[in-house]
Amino acid sequence: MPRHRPPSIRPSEITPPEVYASRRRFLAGAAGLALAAAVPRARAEGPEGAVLDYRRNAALSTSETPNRWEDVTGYNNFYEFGTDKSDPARYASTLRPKPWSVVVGGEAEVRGRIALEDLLKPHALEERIYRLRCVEAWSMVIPWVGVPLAEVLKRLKPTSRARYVAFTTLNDPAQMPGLRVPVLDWPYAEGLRIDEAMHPLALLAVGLYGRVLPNQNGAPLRLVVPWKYGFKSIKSIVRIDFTERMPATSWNRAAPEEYGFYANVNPAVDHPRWSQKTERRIGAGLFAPRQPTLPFNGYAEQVASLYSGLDLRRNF
Ligand SMILES: Nc1nc2c(c(=O)[nH]1)N[C@H]1C(S)=C(S)[C@@H](COP(=O)(O)O)O[C@H]1N2
Ligand SMILES: [Mo]
Repeated sequence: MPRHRPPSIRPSEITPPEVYASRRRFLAGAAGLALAAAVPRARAEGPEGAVLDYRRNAALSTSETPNRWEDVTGYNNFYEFGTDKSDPARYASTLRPKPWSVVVGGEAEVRGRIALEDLLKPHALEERIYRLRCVEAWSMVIPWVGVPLAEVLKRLKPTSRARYVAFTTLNDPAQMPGLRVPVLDWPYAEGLRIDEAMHPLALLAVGLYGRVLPNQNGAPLRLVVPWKYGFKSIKSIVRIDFTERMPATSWNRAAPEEYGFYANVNPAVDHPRWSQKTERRIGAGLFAPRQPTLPFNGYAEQVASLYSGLDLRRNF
């Protein structure tokens, strides 16, 4: 029996009046002030926010056309701001992505609170255009800007006991009104096996479309794991813990028969309530044909070897 179903909640039920009243437009200053533009509006006009300095990684990018800025920043899953796809763009302006720090714990030599700038400092930013396949059977193509997760994790010097990496999202109801609604067991938590985390495709993103991450996309720091369902790509990360045991993850805890720890994109394993064989590309138009979902979201050549010997039907 499914124990959990994401309820459909109207924004008016989850958003306190003071949030409605305090919608404001922030613009990134000329000095490069990294204020993400989470702007409640009818239509976005195009990329906005502080411009980043990066180099495109063409080798790791898909040649598919990226979704429009309006789709990428207007159609989101970020339940800390509500369960409607339009809620994050409307309400995430209350998130304060600066200053930001990340607490590192567990099986690593480098532990404790690290300012975001220090965590990222030595690493050059790259742009990578990745497909994002949501477990709800839609997809997008997004030009992320970030640093390889492996480079950051290696500098934290995981011990030989570290077999998994756990990530945790900010848990502040003052900044995230959706936390007052028990849709998930907050804070949002995710994790990877250490070899998955060290794979060169795993990215720690700080931007998209060459700009600093908009709040609704997980400012100032979010994970991007392109071969897994979107819910693995945890947003607004405040903790990184290295563990010996497989960490608990939010969606797996909420509905273990529906969302596994691995969550590798797999058209051969249906979700109990819908098929995973095809997907709808956001922005393609109402009458566009659905497209086939590819094993590992099209990244099988790079990542399938991580799972040799693992029964992907049982370990979904
Ligand atoms: N903290 C947090 N991270 C999250 C989510 C969330 O609700 N909370 N939703 C996930 C899901 S289901 C998806 S599909 C992606 C969506 O990322 P995007 O909105 O940037 O496209 O974020 C993931 N990361
Ligand atoms: Mo998702």
